[in-house]
Amino acid sequence: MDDRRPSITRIGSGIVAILLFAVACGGPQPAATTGSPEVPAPTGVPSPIDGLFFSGHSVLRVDTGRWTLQGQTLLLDGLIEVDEGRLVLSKETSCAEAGTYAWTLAGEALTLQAEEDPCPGRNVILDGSWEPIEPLGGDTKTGEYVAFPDLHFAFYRGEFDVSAEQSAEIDVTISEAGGWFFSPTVLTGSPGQQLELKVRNPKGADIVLFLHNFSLPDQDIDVDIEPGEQTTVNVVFPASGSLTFFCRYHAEHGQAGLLTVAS
Ligand SMILES: [Cu+2]
Repeated sequence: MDDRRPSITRIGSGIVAILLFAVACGGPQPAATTGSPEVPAPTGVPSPIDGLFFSGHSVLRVDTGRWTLQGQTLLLDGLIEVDEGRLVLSKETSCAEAGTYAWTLAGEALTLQAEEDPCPGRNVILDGSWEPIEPLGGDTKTGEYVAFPDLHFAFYRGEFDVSAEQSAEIDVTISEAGGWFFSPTVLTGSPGQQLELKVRNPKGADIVLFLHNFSLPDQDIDVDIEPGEQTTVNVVFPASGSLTFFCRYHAEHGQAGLLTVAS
């Protein structure tokens, strides 16, 4: 099994960390519940830790003076200054105060350790080991965790071009061999295309039976699918870019997928 697969323990601690942070910030989506100051433009200074990292429950992007952390329901975004062995986070949307962390790189793995952070709970989310994660791309391999353009992540199980289709099928499942996923994970369509999508929760060898779900909040879709059952949803591809859908019960395991428009 891919050793980057998040363990139940890591997932559990991640959920606790996110809940702690959410409670500390007064709600599950702190960025939306505060009168947030505007995040200034990136400083444009590259750093030795610029890249995409994965904790097992969140994706962290460091990019030329800006940091963005995407968890299941949590989006943190602010500025970052990186010096040798030490970094400072600031101007984050839900807590603008600066936090100082020690950092080390072992190979490509990033370890963060809070030295001082007045933002409640942020150190609980950031402290620890962050593995590199690849963005979704043409050479993405089945069975990998990938980061989507919106920094949500998924366990990747293939791609299907539906641009010439009026309907398609997708499975939402858990494999005993490893992985919580939608298969195919990525559906590529035309701008504004409507698609009748049959979402199946199949039974069979190598499948762990669970209740699953298909959620696409942008289009008010939120439906459960019992084991062995299927449901049909009507989805619309965006005019450009992509939309993330997910199983509301297992998105933190990577059970998510993408409606994307070929560029
Ligand atoms: Cu699920």
